[in-house]
Amino acid sequence: MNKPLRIAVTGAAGQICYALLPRIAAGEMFGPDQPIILQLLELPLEKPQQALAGVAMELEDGAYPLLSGIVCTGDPASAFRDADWCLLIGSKPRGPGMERADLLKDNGRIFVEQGRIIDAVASDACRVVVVGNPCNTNCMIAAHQARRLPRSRFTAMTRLDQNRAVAQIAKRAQVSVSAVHDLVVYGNHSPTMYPDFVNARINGVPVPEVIGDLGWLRESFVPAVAQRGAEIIKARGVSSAASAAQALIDHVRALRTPGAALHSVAVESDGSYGFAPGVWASVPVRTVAPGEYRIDTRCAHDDWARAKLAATNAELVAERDTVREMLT
Ligand code: NAX
Repeated sequence: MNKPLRIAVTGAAGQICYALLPRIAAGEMFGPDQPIILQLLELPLEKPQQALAGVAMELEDGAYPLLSGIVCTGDPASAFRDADWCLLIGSKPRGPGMERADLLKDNGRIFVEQGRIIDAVASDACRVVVVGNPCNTNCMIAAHQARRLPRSRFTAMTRLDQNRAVAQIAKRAQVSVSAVHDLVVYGNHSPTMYPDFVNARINGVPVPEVIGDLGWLRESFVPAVAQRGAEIIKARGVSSAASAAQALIDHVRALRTPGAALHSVAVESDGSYGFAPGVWASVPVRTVAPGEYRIDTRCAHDDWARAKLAATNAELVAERDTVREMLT
């Protein structure tokens, strides 16, 4: 048996984690031969800690052979100590009447603290994934605290947007989702994102050729992907959880598995595709070694797509300007 990996997870009593943690314990994220220790962080308050204790009891009751240990804590240093992966899911939700700038700053403070502590106590091999919104900018803030860990270790999750886009295209083309390849989402995890149907393929044929309806792709598909989260909130009364858990499993597995497939990950921009250097923008990446990736710069975009990329970049730049004092 391999040595257990330590997986730190924040927001552990929240609804995404309720869908996610049993699946990590069952081996779906790190594989069937990889024991794990879950280091679960919640706010250091009575109610979330009590809820977390309940989650831990259920994990115990799952009797998962790969689950070698569970740590429940309200102390970030205990949660992140020696962690090989830090899954940062907990964040402060937007309250009634709260301005977006306040949301960015309130969350920014959480990610300044967590970034610093991760850099101080996590394992040398640590990888960090930010899910808590606004995830691109939260990730940028956390990465800026790192002195020991390279910034390339900090990624934010846009895989849910990719999965939503793949599902919509497969449904329209009446094919299996596994027939859809290279569908990458660009930019911010927000309604400005751009799901690039032009470079995507169905069984090797460009999506626009198979679908044969550019109007539908531009005017229906792109907004439908961008608004899918809001649709789910309208229907369920709460935000996506099961699909977010699946997307995080896909995100981590894709980053751990070298292969030819393109996947969507928000990483530090190197200027590719016109994103401002230094913002965390979702771009096509290829995993080149376990946990190591390269931005793929070979996708071509027409003027219509370039306008979409510029709009989502402008939003990321505005977010960065709002939290500039947190980028040390
Ligand atoms: P919940 O409100 O159910 O759970 C969040 C949990 O985080 C709560 O239990 C809270 O006590 C905890 N928490 C808050 N601040 C914390 C801190 N500083 N340290 C540790 N724990 C803390 O939200 P849930 O539905 O689980 O969603 C979590 C986050 O994911 C939200 O920010 C949400 O917006 C974001 N999402 C991001 C997605 C993405 O694609 N990147 C999609 C799904 C989701 O909307």
